[in-house]
Amino acid sequence: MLVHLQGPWTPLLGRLTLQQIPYQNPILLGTFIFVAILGVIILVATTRYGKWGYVWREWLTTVDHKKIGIMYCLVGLVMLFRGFIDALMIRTQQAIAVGPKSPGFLGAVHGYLTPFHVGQIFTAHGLIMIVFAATPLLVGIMNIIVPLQIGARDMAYPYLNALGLWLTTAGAALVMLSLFIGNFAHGGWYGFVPYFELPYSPGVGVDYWLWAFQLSVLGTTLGSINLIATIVKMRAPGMTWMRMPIFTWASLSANLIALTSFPVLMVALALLGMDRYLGTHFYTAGMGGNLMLYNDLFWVWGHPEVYFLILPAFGMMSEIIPTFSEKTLFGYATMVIASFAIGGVSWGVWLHHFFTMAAAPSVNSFYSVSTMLVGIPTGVKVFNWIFTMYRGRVRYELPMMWALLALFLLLVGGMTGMMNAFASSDYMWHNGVFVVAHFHMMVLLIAASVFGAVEYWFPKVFGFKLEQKWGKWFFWFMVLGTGWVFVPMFILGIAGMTRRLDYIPYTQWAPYLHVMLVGMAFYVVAVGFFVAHLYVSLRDREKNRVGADAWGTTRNLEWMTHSPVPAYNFAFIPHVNARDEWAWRKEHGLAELHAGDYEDIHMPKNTGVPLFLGIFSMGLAFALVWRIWWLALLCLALIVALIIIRSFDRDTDTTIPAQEVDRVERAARDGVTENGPASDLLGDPVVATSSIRSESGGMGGKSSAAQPAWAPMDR
Ligand SMILES: [Cu+2]
Repeated sequence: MLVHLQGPWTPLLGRLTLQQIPYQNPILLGTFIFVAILGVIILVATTRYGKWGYVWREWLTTVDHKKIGIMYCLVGLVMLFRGFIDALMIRTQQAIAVGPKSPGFLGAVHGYLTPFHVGQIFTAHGLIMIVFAATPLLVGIMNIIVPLQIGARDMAYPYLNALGLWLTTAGAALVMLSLFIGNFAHGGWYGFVPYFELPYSPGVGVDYWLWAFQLSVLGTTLGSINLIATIVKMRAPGMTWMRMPIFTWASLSANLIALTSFPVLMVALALLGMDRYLGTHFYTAGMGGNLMLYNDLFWVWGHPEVYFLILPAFGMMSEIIPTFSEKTLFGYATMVIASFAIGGVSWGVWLHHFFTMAAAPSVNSFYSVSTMLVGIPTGVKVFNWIFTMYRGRVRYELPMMWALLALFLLLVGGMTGMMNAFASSDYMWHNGVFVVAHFHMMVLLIAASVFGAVEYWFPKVFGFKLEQKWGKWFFWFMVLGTGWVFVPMFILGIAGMTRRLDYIPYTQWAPYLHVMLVGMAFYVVAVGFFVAHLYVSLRDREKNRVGADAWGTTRNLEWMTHSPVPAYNFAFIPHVNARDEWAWRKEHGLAELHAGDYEDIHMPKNTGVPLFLGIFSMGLAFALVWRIWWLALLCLALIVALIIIRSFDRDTDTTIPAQEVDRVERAARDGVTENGPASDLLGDPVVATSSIRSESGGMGGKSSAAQPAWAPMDR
């Protein structure tokens, strides 16, 4: 049944031997020492300051959607840094390894990286940036903001929420582990067959790729179920569909795409796993296997996945632009329709990823046209944003600057996307760096939206604004880096440069590659400014404390409760009267409301089960990579046992007593900023400094509190 492998194998350690530890590679050894020292510092500091209990209670076992969202963002940020380092290494290699006379270092003939190493870096960069950086960052922000925007106390399935986080984290950790034990896949992040089949890639790299990918797919699918259920079932009374905030709409459309497309990838990867482990022939060359089956399955996920990432980014822009134009969003209904139109069309375009497979002209024409159709709803959005700004009082604060950068990148990325959509022109530059430059415009648009969203919602989550000076330096150096790296890349793409080169034979291309390296230097400086931005913001946080409505011109429900948000989100569940409910209340003089008699609040209870399910899943994946069968069986047994034990646990809810709600609300109302800190960063999230109360008071009053905003649905 199991495929017989060449090479050593022992029952105890499977394929794992000492030779698999790359201690002879100076780059990896240096990285390992750096990571080890960092890890030791964190462990020692946590012990020294006696924070283990805090970390365990408040973070590792939490089911609070806000904290889970913050941890998603942290995972995304760490992996974004890792993916950036990969990009830096690729650009450095390509700037050195040009022409037959280019020097070689560290065992490489040209440049300082061997072809095998360059392949791994390309593969890791792609997988990490899409699956372990962009996805966690977007999912994290949706996790934090959506329940607040719809007036809920948590997600529909808080336990599932934590499980999604820890499965994604397990996948990310597995990718990182492949740095130090064994190696990673080197054939491209999408893992085309038959190259990723066992005969052509017999090492463990593909298996690392396979299981890390699969864990994140599982986590994202579970998360999408949760967000959809939350939006459909947990909206505050009065919030009809067409009163829903636009970011919530964007999240709903994105997660419908995720729910329908990620299972396809799960199957595609599972079939590849069966080929590699059980010797089946789904995708093999010969024996009845079909290579194109993999391409179809992968990109039937792959293209909708792009919109799973980009629709929330559009949603963020749609929140930021009205706030900083001091107007309501132009064309709300068309914005909603456009999101679903993009989501719908995204299902019928995947074949544009392999126009050159020699299909009939009619097939390529169909997919050319369907791809270009995406431009129509996207254009609707672009015009809506422009008309939102038109005659508005536009304030160029950091969130707005990022949103405008995203808009600009969307135009460049969208136009070059149209160029790729022509099958005829795609024949010319397919598999080239023109395509790479195009989709980097799109992912940088997502990155710009995420940075804008972080600037925008940070005060809501942490209770203080990020400083502006270093943040603007960070912004402008990101702009510089983007221009210097990707304009030459577009030119090289048209000149015929192909993707994933470890060595560039044409010396005429050297100037462009050197300009791109300068662009990377701008990016490095930008990272430095980003760190300064965070450091100064943390240091000066008392100066930058904000009330509930951090920007003064915000429009949606999340700005109605305290900053930072109490554990229960809203003391009373608001009754929604209008679209842009918070703006409506401010206009009607209802922002300042009176406290009522608080009631006990029903909340989900912390649990360590999702964390352990994540750990054992990682153990299972690691055991499968190295084919350590006893460990795989052990982890599987533990996972099953935990699921069974948890299913008998009826004690999954807790109650915040009314006195406690009263205490928190009083502190939030009276604890003004002049007398120093009313709350420490993340220390006591229920105490805040807002002067605006969060009750619905006269509007919905106590009657709305009778309807629980968090009801235990996961039993
Ligand atoms: Cu596509």
